[in-house]
Amino acid sequence: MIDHSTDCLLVIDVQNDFCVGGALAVPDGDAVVGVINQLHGKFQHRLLTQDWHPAEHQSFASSHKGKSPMEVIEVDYGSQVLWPDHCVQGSAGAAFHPQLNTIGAELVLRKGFRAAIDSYSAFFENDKTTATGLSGYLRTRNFSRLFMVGLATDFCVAYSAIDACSEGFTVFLVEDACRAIDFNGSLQQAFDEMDATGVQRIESASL
Ligand code: VGL
Ligand code: ZN
Repeated sequence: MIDHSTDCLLVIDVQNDFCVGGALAVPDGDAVVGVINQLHGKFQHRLLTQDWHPAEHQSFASSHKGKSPMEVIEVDYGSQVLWPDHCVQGSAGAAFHPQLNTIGAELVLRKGFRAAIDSYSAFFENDKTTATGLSGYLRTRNFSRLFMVGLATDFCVAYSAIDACSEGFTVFLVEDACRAIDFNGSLQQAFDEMDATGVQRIESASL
């Protein structure tokens, strides 16, 4: 099933702040670590992403007077959910989960480092035009199939999967290797959008 010449495991944001006790803890987020480590052993090529925000990032509620986490505001590029401060560059919360196998990763892609633009997707920032360069990297290396795992299903994983499809990659979402924030119906919406874009949903046992 896995073809080492074309396939790549894309591990999205498995960082302390998205795990139990973290600043933006995803329910049961830690549960992905064991599954992802098992997959790590099956793939030859693995890439990690790391949410990596400067302090006072625009997506932080604390950057907006009178605003609370989970409120939505309008910014230059449209709606933006406001989050608790998380994944601040260099902080312990921004580090990968200590049990995540990062050794074999061939690339660590940091995103969300521009103070004025959030970046859920590993391909395009939330303005939908600023590219991270990942498409070019993957194409140059002749990868065509991407297997998406990590946190959170309904935000960074879904946005990455949808953009990857639009960029012409064949995309699999490994459902049991992801966990969701599930805020205001965001998980159902993410599944609907992924299904409509052609993201294929699979379980890790099939790999
Ligand atoms: C994420 C919200 C804010 C994610 C990152 O990794 O899904 N969600 N920053
Ligand atoms: Zn973030």
